[in-house]
Amino acid sequence: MTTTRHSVSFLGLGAMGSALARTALKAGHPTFIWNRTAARSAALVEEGATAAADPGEGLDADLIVVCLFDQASVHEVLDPVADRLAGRRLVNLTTTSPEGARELARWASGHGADYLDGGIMATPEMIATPHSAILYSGSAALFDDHREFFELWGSAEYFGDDAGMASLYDLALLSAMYVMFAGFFHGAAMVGAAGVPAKEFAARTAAWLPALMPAIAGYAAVIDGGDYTVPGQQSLDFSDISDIVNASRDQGISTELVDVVQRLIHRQIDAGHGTDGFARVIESIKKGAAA
Ligand code: FVH
Repeated sequence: MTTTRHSVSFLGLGAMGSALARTALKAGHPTFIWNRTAARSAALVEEGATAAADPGEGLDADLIVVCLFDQASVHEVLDPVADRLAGRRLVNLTTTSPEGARELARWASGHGADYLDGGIMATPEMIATPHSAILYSGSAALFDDHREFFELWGSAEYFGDDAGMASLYDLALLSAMYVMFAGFFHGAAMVGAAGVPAKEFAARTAAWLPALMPAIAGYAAVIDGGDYTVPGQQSLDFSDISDIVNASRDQGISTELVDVVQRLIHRQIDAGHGTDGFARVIESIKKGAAA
């Protein structure tokens, strides 16, 4: 499909929308652009894009790519032109919740449009580099027909026809990222209280964390197997992080972050699972505060 250089319309030219549109333009696709603040279109127009006066103007394009601030702004932009969406192909790369993506898919389908949702695992600077990945879910036909085009932006992976799945994976991966970075901030604060620059601690952390990554697959095997008693695992009793909590307090820094981890560990120990493996912490998370 993409060998025919199909036309693409971009609604939303923030940092990310501009990077996506510029990639399409560079690859030779007729590119229509619209942004609420019209001045943001100027650079892309100079590069060859066609600016639309309103969101409805580019809707005849083969593909409509939406990259706005949030779910509400998607409705704000598309609701007024909803009656022109029948038969159109809509790719929404705006970050929403999984339920938000499903609501938009139902809304688009109600107006006769094909809908694909995407979760962007990249910053604008990473778009069209080997480090960029976008996760998709929703219309399989739309994904299959335009896969080659999507791969201009980065790797493209499809997670099924439930439009919320791309968002769910996106947010789950981001949760791993935020908690990991927060862990780094905590460690940097601990040694920072002793006068160690964050830069020095960062170099050590960046060298140490990759060595631990293989453990993730091991934890996953235990979780999927459902048997936390498999020999060879680090036990929950051994994983008690009182020393970390106490050292943090002694350094005069907040213990909030490590308190949470300690609570999750102890919920399982207190329920009599202290000799089980560390991966059992996921049971505290899966079952919420009641576990
Ligand atoms: N930037 C990033 O690193 C992340 C990477 C992961 C995915 N996110 C998501 O991508 C969506 C867009 O992000 P962005 O970086 O382009 O964001 P901004 O530069 O802030 O641009 C926002 C655009 O949305 C327009 N907009 C906002 N509200 C409305 C509205 N009510 N009606 C119409 N347009 C609206 C805004 O227009 P303007 O302010 O220029 O007039 C921008 O075009 C986002 O979901 C990230 O979570 C990016």
